[in-house]
Amino acid sequence: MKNFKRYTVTAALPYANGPKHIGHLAGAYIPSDVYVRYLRSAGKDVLFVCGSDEHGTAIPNQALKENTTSQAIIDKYHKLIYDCFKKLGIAFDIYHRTSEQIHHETSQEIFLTLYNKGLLTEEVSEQYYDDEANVFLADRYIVGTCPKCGNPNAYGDQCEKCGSTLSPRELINPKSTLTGKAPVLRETKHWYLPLQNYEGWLQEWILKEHADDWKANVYGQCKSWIDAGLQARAMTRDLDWGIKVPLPDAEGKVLYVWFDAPIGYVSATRAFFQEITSGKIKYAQPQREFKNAKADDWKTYWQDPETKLVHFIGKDNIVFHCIIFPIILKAHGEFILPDNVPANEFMNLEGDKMSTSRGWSIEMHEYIEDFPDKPDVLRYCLLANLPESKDSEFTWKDFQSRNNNELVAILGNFINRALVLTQKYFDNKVPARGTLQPVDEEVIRALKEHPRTIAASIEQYRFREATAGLMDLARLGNKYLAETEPWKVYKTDPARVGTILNIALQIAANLAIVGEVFLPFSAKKINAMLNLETKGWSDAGSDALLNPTHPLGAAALLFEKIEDDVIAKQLQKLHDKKKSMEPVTVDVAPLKPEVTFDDFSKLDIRVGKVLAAEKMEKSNKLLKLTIDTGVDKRTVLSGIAQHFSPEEMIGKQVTLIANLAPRKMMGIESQGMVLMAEDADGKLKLLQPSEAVFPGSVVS
Ligand code: B3M
Ligand code: ZN
Repeated sequence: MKNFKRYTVTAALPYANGPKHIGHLAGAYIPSDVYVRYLRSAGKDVLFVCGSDEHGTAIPNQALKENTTSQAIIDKYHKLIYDCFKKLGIAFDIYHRTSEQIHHETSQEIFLTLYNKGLLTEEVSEQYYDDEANVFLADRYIVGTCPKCGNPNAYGDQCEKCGSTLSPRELINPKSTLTGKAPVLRETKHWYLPLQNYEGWLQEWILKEHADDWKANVYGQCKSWIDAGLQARAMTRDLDWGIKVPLPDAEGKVLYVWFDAPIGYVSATRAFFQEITSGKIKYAQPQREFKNAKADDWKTYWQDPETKLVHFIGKDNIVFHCIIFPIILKAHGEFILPDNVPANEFMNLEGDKMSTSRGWSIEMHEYIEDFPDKPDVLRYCLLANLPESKDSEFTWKDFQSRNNNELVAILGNFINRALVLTQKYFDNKVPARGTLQPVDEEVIRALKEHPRTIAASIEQYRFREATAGLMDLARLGNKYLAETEPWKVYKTDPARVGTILNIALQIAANLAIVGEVFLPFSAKKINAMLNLETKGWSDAGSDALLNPTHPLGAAALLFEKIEDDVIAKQLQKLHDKKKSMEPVTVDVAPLKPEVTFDDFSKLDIRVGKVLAAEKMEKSNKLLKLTIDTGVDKRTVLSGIAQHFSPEEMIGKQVTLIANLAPRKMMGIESQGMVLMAEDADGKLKLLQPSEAVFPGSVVS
């Protein structure tokens, strides 16, 4: 294996088009964070970059849904997502944005380099165009009937009813969502990256060179893409949201989002060194010292062959990170290639696919709201269930049992026992060690071994195994205390107890070092309890981290039990959310037979104002209203008593039929009818003009 001087670690840039859920965390962010924390702890030169992906049709689509602008969408979700990452302890050196100028420039530069080298091909093709709105229509802006299932509201890229992937040309009766008009086909020119030209190289680079070190799921996907034969792929789009294509004849065209997004890693690195060297910090949060940094240092992290580049992503991004982006980097000529792309599969939730749009998800911000003091419990539970080689599952029951049976009962319990016993017998100071017995020597040997195996797992991207290693280290401590029983020995041999607790506390100090990588918040607490500065991985395995007489801090509980009702509430919440997002189907009353305009004009419909309202004796349905109709003041009985109180009605504008033949009800004559709309749930709503009008205004 090659020895690298430094590491550039990237985590997929989340689309800033909505909140991100815990499946995303399990896919890319938690594993990358553990990897980087380990490297930092081991004193490696590592840079960890991420940021918001703010281009592509996903953004304007969401703006359409939320009835706002694309800019408002990216501002809102960039902040939401970044805040969550921070609160969950994902320690990026920079969390950048692809809407930044420096990213636009970097992407355009790289595009132009390929263009000037003659590595892009131009092609004219026909695409749907809305000739009323004067724009080419992105797939999502075309709806029509799904050719597979007949759903009349399928999109140009996908039918959400049957799940089929579609292309706009397959839709029956396509319509533009912008104007409702049928789109027309129009010729448009685009720039393509001929992926097929790189097939031979990919066979060499991935299929041969990385046959052994890339994960089977990643390698397998790459192999099937390459074996199926690659095609030219358009690197530009007709869209008004994105990075302008830097060519004279490219009006109205932007770079394809998958061209610019991975370049976002490079721009983020550039921004990082620009910010930390100029002191103008906007996005950078350096997590270690970057000594003698220069603005140009981004190049070493992207162009020096002694830099190890690792991309952490979810499986849906494999082709972009293993085939398309590497081709761009290779074609450009000055960049290094990823050494590994340890993509994860998906994490399901309670037996079903996780999905924000279907409401079957735990969004990061939802978790943080409900469990603000438990970032590490989520981290642990995700780590223990990472979908490393196949899809995995998150359940609230498992969350509870991992917390109660592992974090509380093993890790928390061990730390607590070591601390509390020292408090009790040795005035909260680390006791000295006497002669070692075989059981002590055995545990010290095991203690040395653990960090080594954990490190080996991390270096091979086996984070589940590494996390199990952390818990095993805590188990080792528990087992040691259970075997040596210091609470029994103290009466007869306090010095022996000193030896035992000294060793137990060394294990606790090791748990802080190793734990920092997985459970940073808890590791900090352990350090506070031990009154110890954070140590690095090079100290891990040592049985001399705490000197005799070293005063300890105050013991506190690391984790707390999660009760059944908390879990039941989360399950209920999940089901409620899903329900609330199911499309409501309403039985709409059928159309009545046609009437002539003359029939309609016979009705005198006008706006009146309610002057007085009272309940009718012996009726729980009727309200007696006095209405100013502009021409008179009259009594109208209305069956709205269960929907409105008399007080509520006074002063309201209402629409009424003023020439309806009078009708007597319960001894009182009603001179007209107030119009109401009945909602799907049977609730009545008043029909009112959008702004107040004079009583008597005619409705026509
Ligand atoms: N924004 C897709 C995703 O969130 C995309 C990743 C970009 S990584 C350069 O799945
Ligand atoms: Zn369909």
